[in-house]
Amino acid sequence: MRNASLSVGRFAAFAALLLIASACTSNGTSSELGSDAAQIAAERGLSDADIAAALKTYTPSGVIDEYIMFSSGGHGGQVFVFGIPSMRMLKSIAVFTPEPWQGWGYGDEHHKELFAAGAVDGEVLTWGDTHHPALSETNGDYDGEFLFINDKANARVALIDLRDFETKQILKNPLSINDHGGTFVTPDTEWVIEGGQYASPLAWDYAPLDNYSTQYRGMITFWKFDRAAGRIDPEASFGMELPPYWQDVCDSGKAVSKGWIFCNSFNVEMSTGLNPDDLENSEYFESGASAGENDYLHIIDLDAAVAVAAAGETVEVNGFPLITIDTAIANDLLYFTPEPKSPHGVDIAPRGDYIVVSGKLDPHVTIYSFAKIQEAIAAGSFDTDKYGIPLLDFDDVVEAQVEVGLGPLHTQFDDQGYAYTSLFLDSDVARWSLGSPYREDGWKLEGTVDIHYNVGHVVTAEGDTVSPDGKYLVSLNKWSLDRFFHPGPLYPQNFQLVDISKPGPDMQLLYDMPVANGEPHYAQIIKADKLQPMTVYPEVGWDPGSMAPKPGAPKIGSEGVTRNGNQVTIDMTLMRSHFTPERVTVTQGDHVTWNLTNVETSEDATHGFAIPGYNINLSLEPGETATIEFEAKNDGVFTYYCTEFCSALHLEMAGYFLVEPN
Ligand code: CUK
Ligand code: CUA
Repeated sequence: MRNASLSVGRFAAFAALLLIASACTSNGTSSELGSDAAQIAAERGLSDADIAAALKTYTPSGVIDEYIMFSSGGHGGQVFVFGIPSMRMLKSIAVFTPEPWQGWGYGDEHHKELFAAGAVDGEVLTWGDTHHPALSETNGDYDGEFLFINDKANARVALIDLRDFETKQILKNPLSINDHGGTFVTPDTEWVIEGGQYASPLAWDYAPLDNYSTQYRGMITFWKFDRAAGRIDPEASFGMELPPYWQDVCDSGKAVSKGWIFCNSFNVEMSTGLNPDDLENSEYFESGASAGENDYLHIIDLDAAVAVAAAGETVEVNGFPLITIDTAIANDLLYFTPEPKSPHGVDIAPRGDYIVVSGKLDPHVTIYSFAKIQEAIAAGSFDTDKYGIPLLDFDDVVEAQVEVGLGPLHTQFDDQGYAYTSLFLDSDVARWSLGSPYREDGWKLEGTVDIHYNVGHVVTAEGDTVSPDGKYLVSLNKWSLDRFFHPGPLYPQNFQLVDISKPGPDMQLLYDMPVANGEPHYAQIIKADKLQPMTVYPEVGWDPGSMAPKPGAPKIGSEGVTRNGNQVTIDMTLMRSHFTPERVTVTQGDHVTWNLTNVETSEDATHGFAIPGYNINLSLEPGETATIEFEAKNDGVFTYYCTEFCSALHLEMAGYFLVEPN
């Protein structure tokens, strides 16, 4: 336990901090504020560092954060939105998993279409494992328009429109059953990258594990983004076949390396796991997939691959164009170079000149030079891997290695020429300096900061763009152990905010934020003023699916119930504090089409619509229209009501759905 009283020295430093703080405020005198605050700090046992951290993160009511962080939600299947530096959670954007507050996936026909597009052989999936969010970019900088996210479990990609923070598209990868190296975007978001993970037969097919080297494959998919349409265009997209090496994280080149893609791999050994019929000659993946000293960094010439795909030099797999390994070799699209033991993260430096790779079982980060890679490719004459893919010599392409600590995973950058690498085993974040042209005294460790505990990704403000801001780092920690009250044996994750503004070895841990609804992996932090979300939908009767007014959407005066045989159509409006109509009568077995419009135009005037017993639940934001369709299977009296406490007479916002027995 901490000492509950401040020492004299601490008190002096604390008083100085308060003077600085109070100089910025017009309320009260500094001596009044100082003595009150000093007493609070003493009573709570706060150290100088605690007080400084509080002053750096405290965000008064009504003040908006400088940065917004989009974090993956892991196997919660969603995307989380936080303010930085307050670490306040603003939203969990529903993506792959139904979410009742947003009425996501509880009857809305548009949501049914989205989920259907993400199905595997007709099986509609209701969860995902989101790992890598990617904000859309223009000239290598976040532009605040769109966000992409992958589902590792089922190899899917989703698109979120940042005008309303809603998911607009879900795509199932036609090649692979799972993915990991996605989503990453090219500097102008022409392409959204989705790399594979665990090799399997392409097209979700079957093949025995005995045929691993011939029938199991890795892949990378290049999804074409049509910014004007606000959608990925699957018709203009293609994939590339890769050896079954378990591709891992990828990143897109930028600036000088624009047009190139880099991915790690971690099972060049082609281990197929412990075989119950042959325990003597097989081993667990954990040893089998890390038996060798090296895996292969994949280096892909995307611009050349686009030309090859456009020329039709592809085969069709599951109806999707695929560049085969042989075609990739023949057209100089794909190269490998060794990377040290069990690599995980690959991150491109802001100028696009260096590629930073971390090996989970190697205490170094390895920095490859893009210029040296180009020279090695131009020089020709390569060794090849088992599949005939050119293998660049490690010594020809490496610029530097920096010893950073144990279990390095992922790297981000700042505006001072520093890089930050997560150290999973050491439970540290390492700051190290990039070499020329970033810093003259580069390629050395500067310092570390303790985190709690076992960090996966780190993220700095705009830290993977061509112009990182630095300033803040968030450590996305896997274990929280002793940090919080533990709510049963499933512990929250722990996001820790770190101040990285001061150069040199020191970084200050500022704040712990438990994350209690998923296990985030990657995150991105964007300046808040780059985002321009809507406050209300632009017109009453707005369809968030098409982001346009929907013809025929219910309006005031057009409400009613119409019947055609056993087809019943209800047109309903919602406003404070009633539904129109308030009574709807159908017969058991009728097919019901229910159109609803929230006709409100005021900010935050959301209404909900829930029908008990039918698993129907919508959230209608101001102006929004939606349609639900269902069979009135069960007779009874179903009391529909508004789920958002929208007014003093919100409880009266209700109605009767009467299903007469057939
Ligand atoms: S991964 Cu989880 S900590 Cu999916 Cu980017 Cu490394
Ligand atoms: Cu509308 Cu409560």
